[in-house]
Amino acid sequence: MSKVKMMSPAVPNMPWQDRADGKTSGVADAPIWRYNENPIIGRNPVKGVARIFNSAVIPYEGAFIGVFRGEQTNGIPYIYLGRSEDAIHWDFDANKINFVDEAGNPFMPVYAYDPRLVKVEDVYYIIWCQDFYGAAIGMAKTTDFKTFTRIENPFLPFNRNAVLFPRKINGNFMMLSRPSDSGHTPFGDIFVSESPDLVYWGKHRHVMGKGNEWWQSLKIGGGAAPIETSEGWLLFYHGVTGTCNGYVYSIGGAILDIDNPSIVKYRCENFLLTPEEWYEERGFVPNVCFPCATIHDSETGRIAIYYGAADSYVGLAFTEIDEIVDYIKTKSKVTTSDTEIGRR
Ligand code: BMA
Repeated sequence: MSKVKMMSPAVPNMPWQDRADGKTSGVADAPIWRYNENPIIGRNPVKGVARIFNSAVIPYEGAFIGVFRGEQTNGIPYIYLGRSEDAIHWDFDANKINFVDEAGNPFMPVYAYDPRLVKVEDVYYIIWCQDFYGAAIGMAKTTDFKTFTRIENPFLPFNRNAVLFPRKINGNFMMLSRPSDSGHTPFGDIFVSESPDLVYWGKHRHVMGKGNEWWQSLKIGGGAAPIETSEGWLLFYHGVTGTCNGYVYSIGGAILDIDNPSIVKYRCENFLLTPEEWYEERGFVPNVCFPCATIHDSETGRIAIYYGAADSYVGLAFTEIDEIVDYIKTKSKVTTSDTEIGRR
């Protein structure tokens, strides 16, 4: 039994691989270790799809289901549904998800990428980045993974990297997002917004900005859906730095206040995982570790992190709640812009 509690269901069949003695995430020395058969999704996974990466998965009906960013061979990213018994080996639908509007008519986004998948009460929500007169956030809901109904776009362009909290807070839905520009955005902080009905969004608050540390000194963005724990909301996010050869995406960790997630309680000054393996360093866009989901088991405290690697693959890494929370707390460095309520 872990010391830190995760307020989520037990998932006894979640994917897991024990940590080899002393194994860490590599140079970061964080208590995270990669699955030794990574990447779990390789090139050309489906006819007409060159690469799958930056994707989200969730337990469903005793097995697992996921929404996957599929880079089609015409160059347009879209979302594909996949199913798995073990959350490691995936079967993908041959066709992209058919989205409909509230009246049931076809309503396809122009493109769709970096989907997150979050269950709130009995509904599954997909949140992704799409064209809405510029890059913006799109959303759809489903209860059966057969009908996917698009709901209102929550924010104006430009915005990317949105993810819902898995429960309402103080009666409202809460969503993290990262306002951006129309291109490759050389800036970016994480904000939180709330909504009573998933139509009207407001009470926007700043959560945290790019960090003082070099690996997150350019921009940051929300990653996996926050995990509710007895210490606060555990957030795995991405931090980006610029080099003379382009951006480098690493995975960072923070813990947000449980009742007011605009307040950062702890924020790890070290990255938790940074590109070191061939599938993270080499690909369509080199040097990218981009977390989009976790599967976690409240009984054992185990966490599996799903991340896109080099815009070409899906990687899997593991950690345990006590160790990761302890690491984040021990190495925590928060600034005033992290700890304030985020309203100016
Ligand atoms: C970001 C997003 C991600 C991508 C990353 C690295 O702006 O487009 O989908 O993984 O760039 O290319």
